[in-house]
Amino acid sequence: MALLDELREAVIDGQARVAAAKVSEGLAEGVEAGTLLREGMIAGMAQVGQLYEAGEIYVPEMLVAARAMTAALTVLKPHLVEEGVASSGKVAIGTTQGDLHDIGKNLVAMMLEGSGYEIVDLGVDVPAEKFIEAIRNGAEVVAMSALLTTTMTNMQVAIQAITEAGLRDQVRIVVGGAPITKSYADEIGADGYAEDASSAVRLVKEVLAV
Ligand code: B1M
Repeated sequence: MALLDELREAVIDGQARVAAAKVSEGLAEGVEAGTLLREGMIAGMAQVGQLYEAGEIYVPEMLVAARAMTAALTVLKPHLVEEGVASSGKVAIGTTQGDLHDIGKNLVAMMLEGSGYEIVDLGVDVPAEKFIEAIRNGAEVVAMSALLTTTMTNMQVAIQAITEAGLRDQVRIVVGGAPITKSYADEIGADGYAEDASSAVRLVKEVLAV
C-alpha cells in the first residue's frame, strides 16, 4: 500500500511531521493502528538498523528517525488499546542502566496503559536503585527493556539488587528488547519474557494471575 510505503520512508528519512501526518491519514482511511505500526513504522526502524549496520547512515540519522517514530507514535497512541484485557495493576517500566533506546519501552508502556495498567515510567538508563524504589512505592510488576548486548546484562544486576533488598518475592519481573530471549530471561531469573508490545500485555496479565 502506497501510504504504508510513504510512512516507512518518512520514518527512515526522519521526517517527523510527514510521519505523523501519514498516520493520521491512514487512520482516517480506516487502516488499522497495528498495521500502521508494524508495516509502516517498525518496518522503517528495522531498515534504519540495517542501514546503520551497513555503514550507510550514522547515529545522527538514527536519532532523527527515532524522533519521527516518536511523533508518529504520539498520534497512534489513543488507537493502540489492546482489547480483552480487563485486569489491572501497577507496572514500573524502564530501560536498563546505560541504555538510551526508549521507543520500544514507550510502546510497551502505551499498550499496557491502554489496557488498564497504572504505569510508572522510570525512563531510560535506569539504575537498580530506581527499580527498587518503585517496588517500595507499590509496583507489582517491573518491566525492563534493553536494546544493547552491553546493557542487557544490567537486567541481571537489577534483579540481583532487588533480591538482595529482600523484595524479590513481592514483585514480578518481566523483560524484553531486541537482544533478549526466553532462555536469557530464564537464566537471569526473570518471571517472563515478551517479544513485542502486545505479548507484553498478555505476559503482565499472566504473571499477575500467578
Ligand atoms: Co541504537 N542500536 N545505538 N540508537 N538503534 C540498535 C539497537 C542496533 C541494533 C543498531 C544496529 O547496529 N543494527 C545497535 C545495537 C547492537 C548491539 O548491541 N548488538 C545499536 C547501537 C550500536 C547504538 C549505539 C551504541 C550507537 C553508537 O553510539 N555508536 C548507541 C547506544 C546508545 C545507548 O543506549 N547508550 C545507539 C543510539 C541510538 C539512538 C539514540 C541514535 C537511537 C535511539 C533513540 C531512542 O530510542 N529514543 C537508536 C536507534 C533508533 C536504534 C535502532 C535503529 C532502532 C531501535 C528502535 O527503536 N526500534 C536499532 C536497530 C534495530 O532495532 N533494528 C538500534 C523500534 C522499536 C519499536 O523496537 O526497541 O526492539 P524495539 O522494541 C520492541 C521489542 O524489542 C519489544 O517490544 C517493542 C515493540 O514491539 N520490547 C519489549 C522492547 N522492550 C521491551 C520490554 C518488555 C517487553 C517487550 O518488557 C516486558
